[in-house]
Amino acid sequence: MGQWDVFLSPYKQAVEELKIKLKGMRSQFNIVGANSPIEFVTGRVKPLASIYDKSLEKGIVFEPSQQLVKELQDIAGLRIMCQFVDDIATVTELIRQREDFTIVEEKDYITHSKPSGYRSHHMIVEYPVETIHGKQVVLAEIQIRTLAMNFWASIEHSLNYKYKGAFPEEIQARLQSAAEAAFRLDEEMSQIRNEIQEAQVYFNEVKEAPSVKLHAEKDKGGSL
Ligand code: 0O2
Ligand code: 0O2
Repeated sequence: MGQWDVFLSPYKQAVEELKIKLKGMRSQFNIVGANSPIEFVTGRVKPLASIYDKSLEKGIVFEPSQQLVKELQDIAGLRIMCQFVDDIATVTELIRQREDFTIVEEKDYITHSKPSGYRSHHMIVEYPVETIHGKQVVLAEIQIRTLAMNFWASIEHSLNYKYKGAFPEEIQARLQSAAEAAFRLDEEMSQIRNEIQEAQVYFNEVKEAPSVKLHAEKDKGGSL
């Protein structure tokens, strides 16, 4: 086994375990018949080529080391996709309450989007992996975002690859404006959801009212 395989092995385990745990949250909402704030979960171990690029960017020697462990906080990466912006806060709170890992940092790129237009909520966690050599704590990054934020980030990420990070100004401006459009779409969808929920409450109240009257009539022995 190469030295990178050995180095990345606890990260692989962390990603697999965290994927199961986060998907578990989704299933638990479904089991009780509640709307899940989690649409889907993905996970990956950072490919070696990306570890190489990031090491270069940060001026770290490209070799398994404690410095790499400390400075590359997203070697293990999990992504949680939500339908609505409000769901992000719900999921974030659920994650804060968990006792199987420790949150060491949070970055709110939802209220403070990045200059590129990028939005997501990031949580860096310390996750304990049980190995045959004992417990090994690894860092993992959990990104929580809406489907619209994910759509934008995936496309921007592919374009970034094509332009090697140096976007022509015009493309950069269009991407920023597309990010704002995606955010407006998120806000509009949240409003539509709120209106549907209010309508459902109203509809249920209206449905309830005659049935109450109906029972009262029955109790009095009234005919129907
Ligand atoms: P289910 O029952 O559909 O949730 P892995 O779990 O290892 O196979 P990984 O590494 O988590 O896969 O990432 P991958 O393969 O990109 O996708 C993870 C899960 O997210 C898969 O479901 C995909 O079907 C789901 N997924 C990916 N893109 C979308 C999307 O745009 N919309 C929705 N709703 N789901 C998506 P699972 O885990 O195989 O099972
Ligand atoms: P990949 O391919 O997803 O692994 P860091 O650079 O990590 O030391 P920083 O900049 O504070 O420090 O990290 P940040 O920005 O909190 O998180 C980095 C990750 O967030 C990125 O990982 C992306 O996944 C995502 N991200 C951040 N900014 C952008 C952006 O402008 N566009 C897109 N599409 N994604 C972004 P990697 O390693 O860059 O990429």
